[in-house]
Amino acid sequence: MIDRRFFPTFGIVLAAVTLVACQPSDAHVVQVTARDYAFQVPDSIPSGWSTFRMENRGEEHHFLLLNRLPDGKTFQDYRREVVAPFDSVWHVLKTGAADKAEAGELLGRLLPDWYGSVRPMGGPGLVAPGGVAWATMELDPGTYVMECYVKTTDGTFHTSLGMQRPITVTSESSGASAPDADIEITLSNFQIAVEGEVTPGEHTVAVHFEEHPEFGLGNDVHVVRLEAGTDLDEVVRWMDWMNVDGLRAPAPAVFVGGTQEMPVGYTAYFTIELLPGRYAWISEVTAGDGMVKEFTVR
Ligand SMILES: [Cu+2]
Repeated sequence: MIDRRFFPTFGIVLAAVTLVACQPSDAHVVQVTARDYAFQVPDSIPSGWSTFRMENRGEEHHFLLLNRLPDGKTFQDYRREVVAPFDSVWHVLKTGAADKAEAGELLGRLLPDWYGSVRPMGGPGLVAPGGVAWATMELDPGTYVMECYVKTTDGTFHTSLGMQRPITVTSESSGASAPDADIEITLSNFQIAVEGEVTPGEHTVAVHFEEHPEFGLGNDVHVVRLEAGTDLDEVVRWMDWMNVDGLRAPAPAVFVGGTQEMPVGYTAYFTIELLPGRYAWISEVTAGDGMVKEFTVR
């Protein structure tokens, strides 16, 4: 079974969104620097609530997906048994040797059974060069892999170039609590339901994962700024890594953060700064299934 995540993204520049997120006073902030193509981050962090503050100092868009490995599996197992199948499948898609359905079947055959037990545990969403993305999740102890599978201009996954590394979540607790949110989003198949007012300024968004598709990637949510010339349909197509130009640099618009998938029943938080203008909430692979919602900040 193909459960969740595959790969990649790209870049363009816009105004740097540097925020001082309204985190609780006891927040445990994990500083992450994303470059082309590596994450600079501590090797281990405490369990419980952690807020990832990811600064993009690269020239392409990046995100950070945290995957929890099943007990007994290592980062080396993941690189050897999971990354290789994705690279193979991407190759057949890129060369036109298979369509998306065939590629999905092939991926299902190539991935190890234990891949079905890898759990996506959130992380900062797509963010443009110069931007900062914030995401807060509650994490259990374990071995995790962080990765960004945006693609370079020549179509190589950032994961293949070094944007993939292990991180240990220890049994020591961060002692932090969940942030307060002023916007609530519920993700289901296939709808982004939003409650709260999108006014100019800083907002913390709670994202409730209510439902995921049975196959493929789950539902997540990113925030994209729409300029006068932005074609939202092009952005939707770009969100699917299985499309030849999907997640490939340069991005067709400027992303300002969001959160990666978590299992059903979990809540992730992210903080963004909104300026007057047009935006959209948008999912990665399920954008084309209706997971996109435009909004205007006045
Ligand atoms: Cu990246």
